[in-house]
Amino acid sequence: MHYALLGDIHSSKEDLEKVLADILEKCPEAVRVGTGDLFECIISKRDITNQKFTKLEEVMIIPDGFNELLTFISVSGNQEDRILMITETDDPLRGKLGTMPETLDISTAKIIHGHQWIWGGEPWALIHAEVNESLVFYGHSHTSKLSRNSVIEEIEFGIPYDVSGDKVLVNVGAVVIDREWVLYDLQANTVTFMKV
Ligand SMILES: [Mn+2]
Repeated sequence: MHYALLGDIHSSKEDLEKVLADILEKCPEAVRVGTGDLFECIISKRDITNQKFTKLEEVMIIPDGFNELLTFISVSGNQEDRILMITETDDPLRGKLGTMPETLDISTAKIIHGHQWIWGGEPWALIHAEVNESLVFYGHSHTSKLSRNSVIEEIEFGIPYDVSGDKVLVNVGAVVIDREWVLYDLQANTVTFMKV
């Protein structure tokens, strides 16, 4: 069994189409799972007030035909959290965003967007991840990355890496601009970082 992890799409329909086509070509049977930030919220964090928007179009980018591509389950990201926080409407899309879980368990792995963890520094990066389990897939920083017990390992695209062991974290990179995703092979217990 295979999983295709993808996220940080940020409403980029063109990049998502390219990544979905790549998944279909490389591993058509892979179950696709999202790591959050499927949408782009156009209201920045510092511009948030108590005002509630009643139209989703005022706070987020929704390209024509984009929602139809989102046929896979996904955890929520900070973009979805913000969209929910600043809107008040019975638009079914808002309802759908509200059902996206914060974490997901797939077979032998956990999925979380990662904005819940501690980030910072220069360059901005993950400082501390509150996780006890292994393997964990996340996103948020738009950087494909593999770490084992907090030690970052060099990765190359297209090469399978063993993910057995303690505290293995896999950042699946971003669909937007970078067109990156990760193939998780359950039987071989490997992940392969992909870039279109
Ligand atoms: Mn994010």
